[in-house]
Amino acid sequence: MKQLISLLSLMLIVGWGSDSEAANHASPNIVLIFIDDMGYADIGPFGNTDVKTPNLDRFATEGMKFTNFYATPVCSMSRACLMTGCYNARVSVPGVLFPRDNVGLNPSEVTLAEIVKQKNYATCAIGKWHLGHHPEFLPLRQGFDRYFGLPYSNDMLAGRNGMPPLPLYDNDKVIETEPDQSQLTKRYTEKAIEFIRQNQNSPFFVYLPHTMIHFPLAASASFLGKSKMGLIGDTIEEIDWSVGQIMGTLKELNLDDNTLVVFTSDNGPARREAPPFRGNKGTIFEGGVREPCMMRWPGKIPAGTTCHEIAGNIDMLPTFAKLVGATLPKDRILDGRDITSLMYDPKSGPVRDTHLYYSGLKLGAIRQGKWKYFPSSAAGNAGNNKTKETKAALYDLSTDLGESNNVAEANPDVVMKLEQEFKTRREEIEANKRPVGRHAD
Ligand SMILES: [Ca+2]
Repeated sequence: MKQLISLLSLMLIVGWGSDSEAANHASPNIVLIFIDDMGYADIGPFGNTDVKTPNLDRFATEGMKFTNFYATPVCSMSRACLMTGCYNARVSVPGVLFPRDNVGLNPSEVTLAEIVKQKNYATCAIGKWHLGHHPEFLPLRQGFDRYFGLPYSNDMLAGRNGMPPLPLYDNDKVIETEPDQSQLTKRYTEKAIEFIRQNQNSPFFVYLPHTMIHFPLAASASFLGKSKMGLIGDTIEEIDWSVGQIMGTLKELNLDDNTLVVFTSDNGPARREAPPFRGNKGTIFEGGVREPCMMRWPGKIPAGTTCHEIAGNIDMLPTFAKLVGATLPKDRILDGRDITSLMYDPKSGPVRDTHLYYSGLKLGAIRQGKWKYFPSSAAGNAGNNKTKETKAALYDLSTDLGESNNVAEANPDVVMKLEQEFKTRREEIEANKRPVGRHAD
C-alpha cells in the first residue's frame, strides 16, 4: 500500500511536471512587421488622414501605440539595433551596406532569432535583410530557419554604380534577379502566412521586414492608383492589406491570444516630411528616427492604449528574451532593456530615460527625459546639410516636437549635465564596441 501511494505521488509529480512543460510550450508566438522608410505620420493611427489603413487602425484599437519609439536614420544600422539589442555603433554596423561592401553583422552576435531559438522557436525572415549579403551574414546563418527576400535595398539595381542584378533569395538560393517589385508585398505576405500555417503547432517567430515603402515604389494592380496620396499612398495601403492578411490568419488558426504582433519601421520617411517632427530619413531629428510602433497581444497588452515612455528597436531583444524565457548573453554589453512592464501597463514608469542618436557610427545627440541635446562637437552629425545643427542645441521635447526652439542658453545646468553624459556614453561604447563581420575572399 505504502508503495502504491509512493507510486501515485510520483505519477502526480510527473504529471505536474508535464503540465508546467505544457505551460512553457505556450510561450507566445512573435510576429515582427518591420516597414522600410515608413515615417511617423504615414498611417492612420499616427495622424495620417489621407491614406486608408483600416487594418492598422484596428490594430491600434486592439493594442498599444508607442509614441516615443526610436529607430535610427537609415536602414542597415536600424536592423543591427533590432537584431542585437545594441546601438549599431556597439556592433560596428555602419549606416547603409552596399553590394560592394565586404562587411556584415558579425555572425558572433546573438540575434533576435538566436534568442528565441533557445526555446526551439521556428524562425523565418521574409523580406529585406540588409545586414550583409555574403553567405555567412545572411539570415540562415543568423538564427533563421527560413529566408525569402532581398539581401539589401530595392534601389540597388543592375548597372547603378556598377551594381549586380538585384537578387531574390529563397533560403540560400537566388531564385530570380531584378524581381517585379509590384509583387513583393504580396509575395512576402504569402510566404509569411505559409510559414505561420506550417508552424502553427510550435512556437514561431516571424520577422517580416517589407521592401516597401522604400523607393522605387511599386504596388500591385489591386492597389495601384487607388489611394489619395499617389504611389506612396498605394504602397502604404498595400502594407495595410498585408497586416490584415497576417492578422486574419492568426485569427483563423486560433493563435490570436497567444501571439504578440509588433508593427514598426526602420527609419523616417524619404522625400517627405514627418509632422509634427523636424527632419526626415537620414537625419537624427525626431522625424528621421522616431517611428510609428504598435504592439498587440490580446489579454496581455491592454487594448486601445498609448505608451509615451522612451522605447525603441534596441529594446526588442531583451523584451523577446523575457517573453519566451530565454537567457541573455552574459559575455557582452547590451544597450536595450526589457520593456514588458510598459507593454502590460503603459503608465508603469520609464524603463530607460536615456536614448542615444547615432548617425552612422557617430554619436550626434542624446535624449534624457524630455531634454534632447546636440553638442557643438557633434554638429553636422545630424544628417543632410539642409537640416544639420551648426552649434550646440537643447530642445524640450515635451513642448517642442519640431525642435525649433533652442533653449541651450537658458538652461546651462542641463547643457552641462548632458554634455558630460554624451561624452561618458560615447566613450563607453567606443571602449566596448565589438567588430563588424568581415568577409574574406
Ligand atoms: Ca530604410
